[in-house]
Amino acid sequence: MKSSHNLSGLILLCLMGYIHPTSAADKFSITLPITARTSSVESDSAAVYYPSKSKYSPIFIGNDGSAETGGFHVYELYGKRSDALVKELGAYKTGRSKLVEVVYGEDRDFVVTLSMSDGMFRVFEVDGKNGVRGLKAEKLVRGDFSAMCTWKSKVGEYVYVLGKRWGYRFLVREKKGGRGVEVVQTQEFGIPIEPNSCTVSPEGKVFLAGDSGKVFSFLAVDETAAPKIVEVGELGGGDEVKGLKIYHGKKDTYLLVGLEDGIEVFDIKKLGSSLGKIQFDDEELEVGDFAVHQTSAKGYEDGSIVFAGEDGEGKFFGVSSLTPLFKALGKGKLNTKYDPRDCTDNHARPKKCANLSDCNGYGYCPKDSRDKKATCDCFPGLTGKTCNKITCPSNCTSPSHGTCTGPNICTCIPPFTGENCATLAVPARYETEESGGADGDDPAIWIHPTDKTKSRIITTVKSEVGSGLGVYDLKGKRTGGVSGGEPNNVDVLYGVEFAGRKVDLAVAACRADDTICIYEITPTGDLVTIPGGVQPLPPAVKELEKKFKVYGSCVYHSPKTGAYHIFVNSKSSLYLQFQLSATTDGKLNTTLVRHFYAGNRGQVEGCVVDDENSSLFLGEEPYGIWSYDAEPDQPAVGTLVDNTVVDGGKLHADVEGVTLVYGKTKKEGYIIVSCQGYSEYNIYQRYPPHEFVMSFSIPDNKEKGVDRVTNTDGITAVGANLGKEWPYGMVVVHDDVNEAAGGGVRADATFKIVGLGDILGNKAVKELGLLKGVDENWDPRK
Ligand SMILES: *[C@@H]1O[C@H](CO)[C@@H](O)[C@H](O)[C@H]1NC(C)=O
Ligand SMILES: *[C@@H]1O[C@H](CO)[C@@H](O)[C@H](O)[C@H]1NC(C)=O
Ligand SMILES: *[C@@H]1O[C@H](CO)[C@@H](O)[C@H](O)[C@H]1NC(C)=O
Ligand SMILES: CC(=O)N[C@H]1CO[C@H](CO)[C@@H](O)[C@@H]1O
Repeated sequence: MKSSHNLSGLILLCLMGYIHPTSAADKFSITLPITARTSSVESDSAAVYYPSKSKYSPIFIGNDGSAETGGFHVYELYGKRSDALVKELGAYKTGRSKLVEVVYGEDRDFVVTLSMSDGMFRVFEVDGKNGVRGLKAEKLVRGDFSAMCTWKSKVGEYVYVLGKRWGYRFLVREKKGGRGVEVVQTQEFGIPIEPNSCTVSPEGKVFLAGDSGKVFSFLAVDETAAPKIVEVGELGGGDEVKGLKIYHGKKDTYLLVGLEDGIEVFDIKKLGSSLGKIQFDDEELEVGDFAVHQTSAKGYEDGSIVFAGEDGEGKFFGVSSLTPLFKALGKGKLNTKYDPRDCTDNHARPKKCANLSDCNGYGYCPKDSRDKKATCDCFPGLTGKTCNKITCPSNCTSPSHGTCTGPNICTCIPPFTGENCATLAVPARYETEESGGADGDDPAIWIHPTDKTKSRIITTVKSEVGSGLGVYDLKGKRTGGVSGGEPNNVDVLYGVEFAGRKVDLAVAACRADDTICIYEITPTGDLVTIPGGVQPLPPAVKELEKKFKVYGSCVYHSPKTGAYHIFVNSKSSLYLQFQLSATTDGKLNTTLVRHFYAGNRGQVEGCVVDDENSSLFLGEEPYGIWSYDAEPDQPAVGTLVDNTVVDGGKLHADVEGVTLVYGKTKKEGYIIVSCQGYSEYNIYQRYPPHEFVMSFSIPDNKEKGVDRVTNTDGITAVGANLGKEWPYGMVVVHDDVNEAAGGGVRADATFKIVGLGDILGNKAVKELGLLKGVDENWDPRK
């Protein structure tokens, strides 16, 4: 029994931490002074540019995530004095963006960015003498992306663009014959997370991490097959990883893992335990993504770190010297000779394969091209032995909807549009007047009891500035509203018995004070406060989830019990179901009647209830749409309605707003879902098994000067006849970027108003007979 005794002793020692390679005491903990900071900017990520000649100063490029000034800014990395404020050299309004990176090309260097507003990946030239100038290439990238990193392989300069469980790899390169720059997709693949950041080691290992604190990695191999992604470890210690970067030491490589309160430093060969932590001398600071500059400069002899930060004064970029880090790590670890133009590539394919026409530049050469059976490994959208033939998804639904004119590039015949010309483009008829805030979300339509043309659109503004509910007529003219609360989603309950009368209510979850916020809708469509209109969450909720914060919401009027319900969820996917009642002293009151975690526990927000069928439909942003029985005494068992494309469905992340149009019978009607990254909407049959009907998007209406919908979020629809102009009701959607007629972007958001008849009754889809499925006499009070 001796050995077993020894073993248990060993286990005990392990548990007590005696034989850990490094104990907490060995770790360094340093605080970097912030030596310079920019003025206020919506910062998320930064990239540093090393000019090719040392006589030029390094610059840094920081994103700008704001709606109005969005794009990126270019700054001098080091001022004349080391403590000087960072000097801005230029601003590029390419649209709200989280992502910027630098690509070192063979002869020229580039700054790349991805706009969330129009989904365009843009390439600008950069050099030490002139800084950033000249747009060189653009490529439309559909999807929702949150991390970008670059790597120099022998084949070319790769840019990884990663987002909601999906990733792309592009080559940024000179076109043949010196005809400018092109962006070529070389790989697309699913990823297990939605990363906040990624970085690539000198050996070509891509690291990515996000919310959960877990870090994943895969190899940047020259092939088109999806990479094998493995979990490296929970380097964030359970906290969200905000940034990942590499420090290229002389011999060692360091992985820097950015958390909200600082940066953990790991030796890449020993990821089991961090060497120490970097913090900044600003106690309020929350660090976002960051970049490292390794070469020496006056006042920054050991290089510097540039970070996106937020403190009491708002968001900005800050710069700190790395000298304290190398005091802790040892001067010997310092590498101020690092040059990002150097490349060490262990996974290279032969660059040329003459027998296969070098794959025409659109594929990877096989290891041995002399083998008679050898064929090229073609980039997405190309095929054939030598990658000389283009292909497109569904062949662009050819010939009626479009033709394939490039690798995965469809040229569509209007009104069709989208990736494979299967999406119907239907312009909005109107937009609401500006809301007074930059961020709207999920709207609702209130139907007037007697004159449906006097129905109202109720919108939400969730940004701190201008927050509240706006009320508009059916042409988008503002008629009223209430301010405050930062509501995300608004819905309408009709005919609630209250203090001896029947009232209509506008119901939302207000994030400003973490309450359910309720207003009465007067018979003329004005919003007024109502006793009990602010419902704090009961203490029981904090017992379910300590950090519960209200997010999405929707309402349900039970046909079985007549009860009125409100569903409220947190980002964690915990749904709370409340029953609404009135107290004897004339106040609204809510009782928690059920709670459950929805879907796969990914982030959820939009929901809608089919009252007639007692079905709750909710969107899990990265996964799809689920339905649940809405009755509180029923088990909460989710049924998947559709998945995102990553999982074989027809949706695209983020799955955001969900709305419903009733039919004349239970077997008719539609569910409409908004897909944020694609700015498209999917229509499904309301009746199970919820067959996919079609998708649509909302382009510019040049005639009326109503701009297109981009980065769409919340949505609402009714099928009821709302007067001559709206015989089949309308769809109202959130629009992220309110593009001004003369170019540029307006600071305040608007909502777009589309005729449901223009979509379902469109000439181009007439043969589907979709209008039959709408009940234009639908009356929510019946
Ligand atoms: C092409 O293939 C043939 C044999 O199939 C081989 O003899 C020749 O060397 C190859 N040429 C090149 C340039 O690889
Ligand atoms: C794709 O459509 C074109 C016409 O637009 C047609 O010529 C071609 O044969 C089609 N390709 C396939 C693979 O069906
Ligand atoms: C409001 O509802 C809660 C939860 O059901 C209940 O405990 C409370 O007594 C109600 N308030 C009044 C005044 O009826
Ligand atoms: C809760 C409920 O009534 N669900 C029904 C919705 O409609 C389908 C199809 O008729 C039924 O199978 C469900 O039971």
